[in-house]
Amino acid sequence: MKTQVAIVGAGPSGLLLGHLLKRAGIDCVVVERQSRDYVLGRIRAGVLETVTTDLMIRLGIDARMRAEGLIEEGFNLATDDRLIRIDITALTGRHVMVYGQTELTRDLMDAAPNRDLPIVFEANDVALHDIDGDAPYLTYAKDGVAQRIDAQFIAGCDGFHGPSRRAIPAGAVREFEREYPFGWLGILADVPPCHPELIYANTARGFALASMRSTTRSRYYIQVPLTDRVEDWSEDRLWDELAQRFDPLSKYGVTHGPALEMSIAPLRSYVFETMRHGRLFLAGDSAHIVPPTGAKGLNLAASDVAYLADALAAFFASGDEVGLVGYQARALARIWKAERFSWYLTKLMHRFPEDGAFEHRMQAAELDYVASSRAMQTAIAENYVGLPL
Ligand code: RFL
Ligand code: PHB
Repeated sequence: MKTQVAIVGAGPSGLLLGHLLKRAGIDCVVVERQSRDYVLGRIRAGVLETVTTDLMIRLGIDARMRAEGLIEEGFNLATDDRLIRIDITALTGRHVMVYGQTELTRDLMDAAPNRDLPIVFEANDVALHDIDGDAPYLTYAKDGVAQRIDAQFIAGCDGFHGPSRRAIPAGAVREFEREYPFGWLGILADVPPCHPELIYANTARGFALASMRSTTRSRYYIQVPLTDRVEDWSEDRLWDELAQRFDPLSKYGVTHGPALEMSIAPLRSYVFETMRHGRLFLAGDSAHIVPPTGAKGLNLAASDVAYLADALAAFFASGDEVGLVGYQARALARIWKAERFSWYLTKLMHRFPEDGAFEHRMQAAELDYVASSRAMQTAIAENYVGLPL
């Protein structure tokens, strides 16, 4: 098979890129290792910036998002007994939207057949070849049969564990990493949220986040040591822990209910600056990871592919390579600012095992300052709502 752009990965970045390219009249194919149901079963992001919702609107894949997404005009930072509301809309004139990554992914998958965007699921052993030359190609196996896609460009949208980043020779690589000494244990349940807006809480018992997917579905997280496993946590134990942290803070208190999903995710900051090598371009989690504390991961994937789609469209329209040459620098400028914000919020809101009384006083002083300073609140709101493209 021949195409103009071969896209590895059918997560948000691969699907958004595929739709953006198709809309610009560029031929492309998405190749995904997992099944459709598996991809849709992964519970991840919940908060979308307008950068992301605007892309869905631009694509005309926004009907369900507009009907079901919850517009959030503020969110809260909290200590054990104090809620500090960040009024995003008053401070920035904008808002964010609660709409699950699962829903966004489903909408993009459902729209694919009508727009002639081919997605090959359950493609095994995807490998990238000749990315340094003019004629790169992908190989994979589908139902035991070897396949090959020749392309002019390959887009590596295959997440942190995919093969694209690893196809870049070690000598060309610039990467930066920071690991955190804890993970997030998450629970999803069909119970009403404890509060109308998200709460990020730095409590004496550790960090906790109260989030949601709708007015009837809640998503909570707590900070846990990296040694903890999901099996160590019964649902009752987790609900009790959440109630201890959120009952004093929230409007309605924590409602218990059967878990639809429970999982632990490690926290990491990571940037692989070599986002272009030859005919390969990386986008989304394949090139960078942020700790989830700023809700930036999916939104960065969206800005990467917006830049990349523009650059590829200019190239295919007129041979103009300026966008392709500038892609990495343009994307990294936004990525590093989101890395900084996610790292900042992670440091401010979590209990680090190495921290003592002094560091806790520093966190408390900073949160007290945030509570009293419109300038600080504006800086936080501006980053949370998403920096401009
Ligand atoms: P994805 O979603 O990981 O998709 C990559 C796809 O590539 C496929 N793949 C392969 N395909 C073919 N061959 C191979 N060998 C392959 N290897 C992998 C994978 O199966 C997959 O389908 O990356 P993408 O598209 O770049 O999207 C990134 C986002 O998924 C990620 O940044 C966010 O989920 C991060 N994130 C959040 N982001 C936000 O913007 N707001 C949030 O509120 C938010 N909350 C979160 C999060 C991530 C979390 N976890 C579990 C990491 C909360 C959590 C708990
Ligand atoms: C979520 O709802 O999953 C969520 C919300 C905000 C974050 C991270 C995750 O910062």
